[in-house]
Amino acid sequence: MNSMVKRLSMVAIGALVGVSMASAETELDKVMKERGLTQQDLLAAAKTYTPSGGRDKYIVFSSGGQSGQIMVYGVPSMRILKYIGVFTPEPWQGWGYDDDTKAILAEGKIRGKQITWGDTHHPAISETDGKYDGKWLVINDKANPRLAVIDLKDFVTKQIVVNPVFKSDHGGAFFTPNSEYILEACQYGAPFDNNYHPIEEYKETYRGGVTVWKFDPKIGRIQPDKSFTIEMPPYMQDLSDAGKEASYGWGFTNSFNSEMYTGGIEKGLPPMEAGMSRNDTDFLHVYNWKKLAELAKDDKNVKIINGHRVVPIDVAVKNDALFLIPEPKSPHGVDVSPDGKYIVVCGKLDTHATVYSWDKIKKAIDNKDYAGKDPYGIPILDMKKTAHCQAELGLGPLHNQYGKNWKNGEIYTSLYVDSQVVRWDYLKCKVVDRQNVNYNIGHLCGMEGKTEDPQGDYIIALNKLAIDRFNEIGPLHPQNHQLIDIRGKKMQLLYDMPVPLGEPHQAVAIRASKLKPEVRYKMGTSAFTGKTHIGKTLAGQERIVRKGNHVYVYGTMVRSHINPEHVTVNLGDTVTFYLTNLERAEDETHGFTVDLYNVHTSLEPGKTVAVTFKADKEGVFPYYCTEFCSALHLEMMGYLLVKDPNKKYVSAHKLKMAKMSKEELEKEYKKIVATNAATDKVIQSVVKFLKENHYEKYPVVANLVKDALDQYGKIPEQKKKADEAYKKGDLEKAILFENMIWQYMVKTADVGIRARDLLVKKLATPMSPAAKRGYEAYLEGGCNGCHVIGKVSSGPDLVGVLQRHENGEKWVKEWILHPEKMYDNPYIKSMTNYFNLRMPNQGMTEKQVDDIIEYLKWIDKNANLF
Ligand code: RUQ
Ligand code: CUA
Repeated sequence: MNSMVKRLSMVAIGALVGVSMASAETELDKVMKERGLTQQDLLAAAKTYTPSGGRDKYIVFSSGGQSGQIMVYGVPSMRILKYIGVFTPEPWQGWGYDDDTKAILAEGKIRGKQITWGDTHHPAISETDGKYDGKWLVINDKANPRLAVIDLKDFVTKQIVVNPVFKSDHGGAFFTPNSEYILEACQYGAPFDNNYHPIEEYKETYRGGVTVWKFDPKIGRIQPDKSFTIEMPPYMQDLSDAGKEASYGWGFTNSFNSEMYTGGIEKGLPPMEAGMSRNDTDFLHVYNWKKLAELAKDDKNVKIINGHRVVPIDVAVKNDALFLIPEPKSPHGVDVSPDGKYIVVCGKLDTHATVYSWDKIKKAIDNKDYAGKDPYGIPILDMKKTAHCQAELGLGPLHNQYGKNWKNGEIYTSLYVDSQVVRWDYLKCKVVDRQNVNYNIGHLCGMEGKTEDPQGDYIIALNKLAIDRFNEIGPLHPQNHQLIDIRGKKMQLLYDMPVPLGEPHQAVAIRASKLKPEVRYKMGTSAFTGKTHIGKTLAGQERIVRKGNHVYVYGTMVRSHINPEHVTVNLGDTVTFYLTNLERAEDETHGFTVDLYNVHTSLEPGKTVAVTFKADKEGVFPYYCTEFCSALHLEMMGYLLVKDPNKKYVSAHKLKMAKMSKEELEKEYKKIVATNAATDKVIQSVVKFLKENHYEKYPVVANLVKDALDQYGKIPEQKKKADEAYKKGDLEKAILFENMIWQYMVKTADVGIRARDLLVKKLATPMSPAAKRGYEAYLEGGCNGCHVIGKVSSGPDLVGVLQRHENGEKWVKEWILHPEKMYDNPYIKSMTNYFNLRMPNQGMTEKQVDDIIEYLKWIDKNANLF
């Protein structure tokens, strides 16, 4: 009862907005003064604060940087929701500690080498018609050129592919507008093959390029055998973007080393940074991926390198599918406008952003209007003839995002050196507004800001440095994601979010309403194939099977036991645990580990996984559930016993323990039987309440009831066993089975009461504002210290208190205001004696007492629910 009242309290508190304005205001003033907050701060807080149970409008997928993972958080609250294990082990999710996830990580082996870290840079969400469809997410690993695909149905990584020819990659991942392909541009020029080539032969044997990965959006998998790479000069390709609408079918990739400088500081040569930034311009690569994809299907148009199709530069050039355009010194971001008509390029070492016009580029291409050719024979288009305009933005422009009003030129650019976000007009090349950020921003994340449908609302500044923004935690600081409101005329900085996973280069945001994740797996599913797992085991099918020296355990997990509980194997055996979480209830996750064997897995409801290891240590190893999943979670365990078949073990039989007498056993048996009968009564009353109030009309409640009845349904079988044992005089066994019945009852009651509480919430009439205030006063006055609604506890039950006395409201009011005046009243005297407690004067105001009476009326109105 008590817990139910507490839960009801939560609901009421949630609704307690705007309680007595006069007192709230002074409280607010006090807090503002104490914490040194301005009106502006309060406004920012109001724009980001999300009350308990609230939801965010946008979900952000941020690269986890060198952690090799992805971080998921909500906007505007900036609350972290999940880290997704991608390229690196993530113990909570069992990522890299069970067979299934190890197999995914093994897909990321490069030349046979397992790599246990990743340098994730650019996440991308799959698109349909140039808009996010919320189905798939991909991200690249720059250090070990790989891409990973994450399924947004369960937020789990499903595939890792290794780039067969690059030695690093940066300009990926970028979906084409219907997720037909994913573009992944190389970064550091290197030979495509895996052989040694002296650096002096850089121009001849080192190459850059863009890999065009075929993606199947129906199954969410990259198809390596249908993918190809466009060979490019070793110019150090960088960020990329896919054309859309007007420029659909084309891709854009910039580069920062048209000098093809190769350094050699240790030989007295100028360093890389000097050599690579010598020219005033580098090259934007413009390529027709659509045409090249057709060409690549024909063997005569490709070279096969490392088993992968590569379209050589000359083939691309001959087919008018590859061009270069000069772009200002050492550029970084290249971002195509939502209608595909403009391509905005930022020059990190130039104060300008250059806006290219697709119309003009197309015209130059069609007219073969070239300004020249590069050393590899690629036609160069004239920069002046293809540019629309240039805007002077400030120092170190890096990346761009489009605003809701993009048709009128609204765009946002990050300035790394100036630590600013600039709002400007890319049609007129005019700066509109600036917002300082802290500090040194890299990417910026708009809400769907690079799709054909930018939402505006916010920009997140992904800052590399935090410096003085947070509490000191040693020399390595967190990164700083800052939320900026862009809805007003002036941008407003709202929130600093420390990010403890560095360095999160890029993030993408999607409307939460576009995501449709599932809450459970179909029973016995492998999360990685989506198909039935070979180890699927249902209740009653648990078994241990030996095949040679491989022992297969087909096990199940359900609150609160693992079946089987004893597994005995020989030293040197290989052991596979197939485990299925039989739960249907939302969020009833179990975990599993075997002590000392360095294995772990997470079992969300319905999931089956395999955990394999070699039993190479003799001894006794507890295995257990690693999630606190129920009141009996600690009991959710078993033993792996590893014995050496060549050893003789001395029996410990002599160490017999003292035994209970028959009478003692009989007493214990009776006690547990009585406890079970009493518990069953509670269950029956809950069931009655649920039935009378038509729980079946509320799906969430109905699901819980189904779960509870599931547990309850297991009792008869146990009862039969208990009775049989009792008849045979095996009291010890009978007690254990009765005990098991009690376990099932507790589980039934636990879920049943949760169902009832939910139902109460759905059925109770809403509180009036006065009743809400009264409820708050009731709590503030500490009334709940002695009174429990619906139950006699340290004080009388308050249900019906207004009816118990003549002129009840007046009587109760007097009693709360001046209890001492009534201590001599015979009724009060008897109550005081009974409870051995006296009602204290809590110094309530008349107004508060009036409100409390309103609250008591609300209780009476809903009396049937308590
Ligand atoms: S990067 S800070 Cu996208 Cu790797 Cu620009
Ligand atoms: Cu299952 Cu703890």
